[in-house]
Amino acid sequence: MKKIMVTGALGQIGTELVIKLRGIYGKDNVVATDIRMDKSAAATSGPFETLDVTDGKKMLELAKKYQVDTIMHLAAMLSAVAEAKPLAAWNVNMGGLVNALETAKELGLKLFTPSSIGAFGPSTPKDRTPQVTIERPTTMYGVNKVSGELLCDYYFTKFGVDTRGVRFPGLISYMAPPGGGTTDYAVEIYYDAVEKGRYTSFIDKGTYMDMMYMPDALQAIVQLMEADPARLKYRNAYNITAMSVEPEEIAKEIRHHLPNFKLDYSVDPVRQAIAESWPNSIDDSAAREDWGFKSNYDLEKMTKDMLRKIERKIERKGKLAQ
Ligand code: VAH
Repeated sequence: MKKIMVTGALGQIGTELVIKLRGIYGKDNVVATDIRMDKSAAATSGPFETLDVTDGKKMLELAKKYQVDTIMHLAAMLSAVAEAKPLAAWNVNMGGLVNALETAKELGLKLFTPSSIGAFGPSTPKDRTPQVTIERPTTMYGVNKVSGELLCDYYFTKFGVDTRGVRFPGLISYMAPPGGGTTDYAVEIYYDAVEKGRYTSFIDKGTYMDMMYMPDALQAIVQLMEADPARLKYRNAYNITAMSVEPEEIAKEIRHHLPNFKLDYSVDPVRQAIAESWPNSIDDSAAREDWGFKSNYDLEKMTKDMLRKIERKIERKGKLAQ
């Protein structure tokens, strides 16, 4: 992997992934693309191009222009937004992925694209969900993720495209806010804890979902992409996780730092139904065995870092505002 094009580079994952990749491979070797431009470091610290991933012609042009050897295709509409606009989600999530697969096929590129625990549904075993199991999701996002996994397998088997992916759990980060996901409560709770001392969760207590701190997610992407291809049994997507938590457990950990933090609930029936259709916990032993995945942040370590980084971010903003 030497020259990388990232789609959806200004999203929750892309914002931090671009910075990490530029630190490893050199800033001029990572081309950030997104449908819009902004002033973030991802957009301004190296090459940036606007790209609507449903425009396959422009995607191919940019991959040729920068002579990339790898595409990291992150652009997607997440679960809650996709449920509100299912056809738009199909067009972006599937149209974008087919364009990335076709570009990779035509130019002989490696392709990373994430799947999600959202690829599982109510009939999937809920606890320690296996790598290979029933995938009958009941959301458009899940249908997109299962279809994407099958497409990646197909392009690997039929055309020899070096496709690689992971099923991400909910990702928690302090840099770019998530956009339209079901697990977003697990990011909002930290910001509100620092800014308001309280949070009203749209996901109900006792609703377990897998989560992961962003540094672990970014490390997993680089590790998978650098792994020996001969060791990869699965070309659709590997289960990976760091913790299985519910809102009360996050609140309890926050109170070790902010003792007066209060949590209450105003459950969003749409996102609660999505969350309840997903696993409580997944088994990531295949990723650990095939390419040495391991997480470094548990709930305690993540909470300490999230609160500290958000406090610093708010202080900096406060100084800027004066
Ligand atoms: C979402 N954050 O909530 C994404 C993710 C596992 C959840 O796919 O839609």
